Parts: sequence; structure tokens; C-alpha cells
Amino acid sequence: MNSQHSDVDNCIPRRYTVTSALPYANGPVHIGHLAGVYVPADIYVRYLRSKGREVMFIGGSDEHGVPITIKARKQNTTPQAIVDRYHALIKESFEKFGISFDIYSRTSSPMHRKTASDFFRTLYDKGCFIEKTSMQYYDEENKQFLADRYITGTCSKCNSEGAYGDQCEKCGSSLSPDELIDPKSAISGNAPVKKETRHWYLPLDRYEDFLREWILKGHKADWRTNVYGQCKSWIDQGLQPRAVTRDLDWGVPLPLPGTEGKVLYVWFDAPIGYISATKELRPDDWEKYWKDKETKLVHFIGKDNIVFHCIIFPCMLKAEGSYILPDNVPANEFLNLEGDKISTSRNWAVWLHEYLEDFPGKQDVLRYVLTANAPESKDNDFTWKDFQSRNNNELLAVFGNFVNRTVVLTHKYFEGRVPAAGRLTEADEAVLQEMCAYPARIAGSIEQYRFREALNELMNLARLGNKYLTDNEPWKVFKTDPERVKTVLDVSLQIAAHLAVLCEPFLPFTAVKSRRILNMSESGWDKAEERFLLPEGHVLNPAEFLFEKIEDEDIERQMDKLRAAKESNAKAAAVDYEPQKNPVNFDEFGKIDLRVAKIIAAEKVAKTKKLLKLTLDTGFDTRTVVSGIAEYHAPEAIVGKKVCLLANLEPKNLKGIESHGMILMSENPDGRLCFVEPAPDAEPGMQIR
Ligand code: B3M
Ligand code: ZN
Repeated sequence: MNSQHSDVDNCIPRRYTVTSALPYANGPVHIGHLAGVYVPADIYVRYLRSKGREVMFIGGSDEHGVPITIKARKQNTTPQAIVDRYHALIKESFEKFGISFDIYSRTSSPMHRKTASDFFRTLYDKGCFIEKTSMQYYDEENKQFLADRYITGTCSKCNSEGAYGDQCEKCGSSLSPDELIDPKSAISGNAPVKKETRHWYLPLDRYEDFLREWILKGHKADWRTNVYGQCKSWIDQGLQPRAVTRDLDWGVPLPLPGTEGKVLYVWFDAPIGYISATKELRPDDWEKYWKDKETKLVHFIGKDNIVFHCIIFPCMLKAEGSYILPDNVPANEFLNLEGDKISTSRNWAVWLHEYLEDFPGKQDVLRYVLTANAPESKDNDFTWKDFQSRNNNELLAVFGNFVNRTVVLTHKYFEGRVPAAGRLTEADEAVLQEMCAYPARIAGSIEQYRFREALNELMNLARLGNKYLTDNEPWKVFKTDPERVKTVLDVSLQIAAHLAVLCEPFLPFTAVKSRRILNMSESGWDKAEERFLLPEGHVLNPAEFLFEKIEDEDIERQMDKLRAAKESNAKAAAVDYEPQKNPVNFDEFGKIDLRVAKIIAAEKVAKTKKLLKLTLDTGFDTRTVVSGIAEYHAPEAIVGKKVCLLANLEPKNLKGIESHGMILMSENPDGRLCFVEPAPDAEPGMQIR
């Protein structure tokens, strides 16, 4: 069996392949992404590199899937244009936050298309799929099958409206289109019909024994309980064959003859993206990262991706036969924002590209707060108040203050040279010993994917230094015992140097700054188990502040932004928008003849409640239009009004009156119809375009 068991805890793997979930390129990334996936993955990878281990860290954009095509349709553009825009934006945000990918690729790349297509073909040739013809929902108006998010309806599990064909976001259940009550096409809003179509399924049920052995027996001890628990419940519920193809025109085309209009399911191709990216970067030796049993594969993801990374993708890898399986999948729970679920559509988020503008140079502060509050075992909350206080009371008051005081005093008393320690007191000894225990302690937490705990230990080292300095008061002692101050500052400088090395995975920008101040070259993690990182006589650079105070105004500005989002949501929620109609091209629009016209007479149509008979002057003729506005406008009140007229609408007989044209009205929130009025000096017959 292809199982990599975790007795590797004691022996060091030959290399690591670390992946982080590929975000959909249909919107910018926010703090939830950073906290859930990218910061923990980056801490892990930076730590491994500092230990001198060989690592491949993979990221990239997930550029297929229905949400992207829906967005393109809404914005009247192509899916490729959408993913090009967001891929660039997301990639830049990650770079600026110091997420140190070896490669940040994308699934619309030719390398990926080929890799995913070949992977499917291999499984197909091995007979790993079931082929099945079934009746699926179809939108007749748009001539399209309605998979996944193309179909919406009421969730059959929790009864809430607006569930999708693949998932209900309210209750989190994964659904199939057949489980929706009252299904509607997300494109046209129409009730769909059923139509026959052929698809390929991965029979997950055949992998149950393998999954039980590999996860339920093999990883009970080392996988997070939330991850293990989700897997167990999937397996215990009984796994079903999963369709891995779709009738769509955006995605990786099926590599089989006679299957035009069919593509791979996005969740089939996306995880293969990790492999394609490795191939792209290392065309000659990529296989060692994916096929060598001495490679440790780790997937960083959010909890909504667990089933795909722990069950479906491993079954694909197992079916293929030559790949290793993940050793761990440290999935995080969700991060909320100010007590409310982060939501792209409600603009309830802190967007990374906006943060970078609002807090230039403060990437480490956000990395710090998101790690200190990481939703590792339960959902957690990000608040701006907490952000401010963690910066001011922890980073600035403890870490920054300690390093700064130490360096400033060294410049003041010893011309910026590291002094030689004299005789060490018992307390000095204890502090130095304690300091040397930190590298192993922090490493232990990181290797177990406990990043909050690891960061807290790092801060404990800063607290140790800060307290040591405060207890020893070199600024007082110098007058009476300058020799003693040499020892105190030497010990403090060694702690500062240890902090510079050990903070690198968490606070990479601060690490660079600290090393610059201390004039240190790069040094690996294990070096920090030694006492003296800075030799006697070593010359420091001038002091710089590592952190700045964050003021109440800065926080207020962010809170204002969120309040504005809340308000506009409340307004939007009051209006129940009709979905936008299908796009028309310019020629089609050009066929419509809109004119300014003037109402010259108006009367109620007998025996109707809603209809008015209007006589209009169009400038070039006088005509009759019957309009359904009698409930909102008295005939006498509208004579003389200028209106917008759809002039070339085919005449129609309404209640025995020939109506020729239609008046444009706009709807009020309460459903009233109001005239769309041309400018006061517009004359009947003038064009509206
Ligand atoms: N695109 C889903 C998500 O952002 C996703 C992950 C793919 S990882 C292969 O939730
Ligand atoms: Zn539901």
C-alpha cells in the first residue's frame, strides 16, 4: 500500500512538499484566506528552510469552476479576463505579505491543462471510472446543463432558500442538484427541464477499505480532531461515486473522442494543479516531490476543503498508483470579522490589497495578529480593537521595546560594540539556559502545526528579555558598576539575536530589520541553540523602530469602512433584485427605438383597474398607448408630461384598443411605477440612446 505512515515523527523526511489551497481567481483575497491557509503554511515552510530542510512550497490560482463563469457572464466579459485580473491581484497580495511560495501558478496554464488531462486519461485507461448516462437539469433558453452553482433552490436539508446545486451555504451540507426543492436556473431564473447526458464517476465506495486503513487507523493520533472527525463522518455515512466531469465550456476539456462540451469537474482538476505547478518549476525532477516515499506531503487548507483533500484527491492519487499520499492536512476552521461571518458578497471582509494601502509596511502586524488568533481548533474572531492592542501592547511594548532599548544602550555606553560578558550571576545563567531552550520548544509546536502556541513561545522569549533588562536596570547601574552593564547588555543582545533568528517564520519583515540593526548575517534555526550569536566586539548598526504605535484614528477609519459596508448591505437587502437578463449585443440594442414623447390626453380604460389610455405626441405622429399605471397616476395629473417611449414596439390590442408603444417606468422600493423623465428641454421625437 502507498501509505506513508507517521513513524516519520522521529526520523526526518528527506524533503517536504507543502501545498496551500488554490484560491478561486474570482475575487481578491482577504484576512480569512491569510489566517486559514497562507500564513500557517508560510510559517511552516520558512521554519523548515531555516532548519536546512528541502522544501517545495506550492501555491496558485484555481481558475475553473462555475462561480468564475457566472461572474464573467454578469460582467459581460470572458472567464479568461476575470481570472487574469484576479490572478494578478492575488499573486501580488501574497508577495507583499511575504508568502514565500516557490511557485505561484495557475490552472489555466497549458502545463496544467495537459497534466490534468493526462491524469484523467490514465485513470480512464486503467478503468478507474464508471460511465453513466442520467437525466440532468437543463436550461432550455440558454441551451446549457445546470451543474453546481448554475442551479439554485431550496435546501432539502435545512429548508433555506438560495442553496446551490453543489452546496448549501447556510447549513454547510453538500448537495446534488436533485436534492434542491424548486430548482431554478441561475442564468435565466427559469425552471429547468431534464435532459439526458453522459458522465464519468470516480467510485469512491470502492476505496472505503483503503480510507479506513489509511485515515481512521493510520492518522487517528496525528491529524487534527476536526479533520479526522470530518473524514470519519464522510466514511461512516457511506461514500458514493462522484461525477468528475461536467457539461460546461470553461475548464479542462475531456481527452476523449466525442465529448465536446464536456470538461473536468473543477475539484478534479484543481488539486492536480499542485502537481502541474511542481512540474512547471522543476520539469526534470518534479517526480521526487510527488512519488518518493521519503517526501512528506502536507496540504494547508480551510475546513470547507477537507473532503476534497482527505478523501477525493487521495483516492485519485491512489487510483493512479504512483503517487504518495498526504502525511497531514492541517485544516483550519474559519475566521470571523467583528463577530460576523466574512462574506465577499456582503463586502464584510478586510481585503489584503486594501490593508496594504491603509497600513503600509505593517504586514507583520497582521501576520502576527492572525497567528495569535488563528482558528486552529475552533472558529475565531478578528477585531480591530484586538489588532490595535496586540500591536501596541505586545509587538511594540514587549518585542520592539526590548530590542530597541538593548541596541540604544549599547550605542550609548559602548559605541555600538557588543561588550564582553563578565562573571555570570545565577540569574544570568538561568536566563541564558532558558533562551537556548526556545528553538526546540518553538520547533516542537510548529512541527505539530500548533502555530499559535509557537508564536506565544516566541513572545515568551521576548518577555524574558524585556523582564531581564527591566530587572537589571543597566541605565541605573552604569553609574556605579559599568562592568556589570557589559554583562547585562551582552546577555540582552544575545536574546535579541535569538529573537531575530526565531521570529523569521512568523515575522519575516521584522526578522530582516532586526538582522540589519544587529548587523547579523542569515543563520539557521539550530544555530540559535548556541548561547552566543553575536561575538564580543561585533559592531551594531543604528537603532530603528521595529513597530509603530497604532492610533485610535487608524482603527476608527477601519470601523467606519465596515459600518459603511453594513449600511449598504441593509439597503441592498431591502431591494429584491431581479437577476440580470442575458446580454444583448450592440446591434440588438440598436434595433430598439426610444423617443421623447408628450402625453396630450389620458383617460381610464373602462372596467379595468390598472390601465390608462394615453394619447401621445411623438413629434412625428400622434398615437395611442395603453399603459398599466392607473393605480399610481391619476389621468388628469399626467397630461402635459414628457415621457420616454419605446416607439417601435409592435402594436398590440389591449381591451379593444390598439396600443402602439410602451412608456418606460422605473420601480420604487414599494413597487410603485414612476415615469422615467427626459430633460425639461427635450422635445417630442428626440432620440434616447
Ligand atoms: N479553489 C476552493 C476554495 O477556495 C478552492 C481550493 C482548491 S485547492 C485545490 O475554497
Ligand atoms: Zn441547508
